[in-house]
Amino acid sequence: MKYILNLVVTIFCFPISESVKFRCDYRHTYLGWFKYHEMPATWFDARLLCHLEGAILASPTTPEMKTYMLQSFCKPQIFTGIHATLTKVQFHSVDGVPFDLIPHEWAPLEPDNKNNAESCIALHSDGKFSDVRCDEPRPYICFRPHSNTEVNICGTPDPEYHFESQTNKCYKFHTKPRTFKRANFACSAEGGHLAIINNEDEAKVIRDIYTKYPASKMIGNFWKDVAFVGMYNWGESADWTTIHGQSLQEAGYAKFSPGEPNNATEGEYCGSVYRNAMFDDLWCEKHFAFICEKKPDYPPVCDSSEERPFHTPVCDNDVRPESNTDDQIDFRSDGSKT
Ligand SMILES: [Ca+2]
Ligand SMILES: [Ca+2]
Ligand SMILES: [Ca+2]
Repeated sequence: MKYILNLVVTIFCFPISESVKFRCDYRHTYLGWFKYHEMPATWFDARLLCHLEGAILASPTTPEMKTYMLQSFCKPQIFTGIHATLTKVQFHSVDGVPFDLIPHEWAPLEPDNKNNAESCIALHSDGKFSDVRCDEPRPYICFRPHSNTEVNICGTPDPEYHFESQTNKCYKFHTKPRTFKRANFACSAEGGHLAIINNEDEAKVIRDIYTKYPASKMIGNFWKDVAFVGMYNWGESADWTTIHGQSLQEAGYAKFSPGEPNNATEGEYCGSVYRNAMFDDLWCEKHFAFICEKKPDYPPVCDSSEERPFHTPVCDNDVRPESNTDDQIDFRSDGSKT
């Protein structure tokens, strides 16, 4: 029965001919695109990382979503996108589905809101739920619903990445300020890295990008004539390298602004660039705009119509529930039964 339903959904909602591209590290199914993140993260980081990858933190909002999610992991629990971090009492998924509309069965003795500090929902490998702390890291799954948004020349659906022919790279100026570490986190999740200036052409690209972002375009109380880029001095003021480990000379561009780096007050260990593309050392823990750089072909993008091998993880101690064969979701992108 489920198989027939799958086919109906596939045929009428997502004709095979209408292929869509997205990152190859996501698996395409008839429900959408999925990626299991084995590296545990806090719920907040998991939500943000999925968001930056162009997806949302997956929630078992339907039996089909739940079945797919259960077949994707071996660990005892993963985070779901169901939370009450804002309201404290009213749980809902990150895409707005109220908890009472989500089919669920609690694990024994749950929910208990232990220490009045459990505002996130974990999915157990047996399909049951528990309320858990959001700041205790767990694996999670990102999910991108079907969408007609195509990836652009930069290999991402994010329209803020722009291709620059002088360097054959893509750049995004983030006007939402972050600390240096969080800026790295954001660029990395988007498939790039904090921009590394490799030559005068790239310095010009940076100057040109800046002109599109006058201070008036940035909201918030922070210094708007400087942005983090990908260099760091490892706490040793004389030892500046790119975040990929090259000296600035090796990287091809080492122009500090006159008087910099000055480590103005102790802690200016992180690299930034002024509007004129000259470097400044800056406080890592303060929030500034930042510039990401990305190769157009990384991460690679795949077509939803492509057949790609996918292996359901084989768990050492298979603690997953005995599932009815009819409930098995196929993993083939065309919706056919495997
Ligand atoms: Ca609990
Ligand atoms: Ca570069
Ligand atoms: Ca400085």
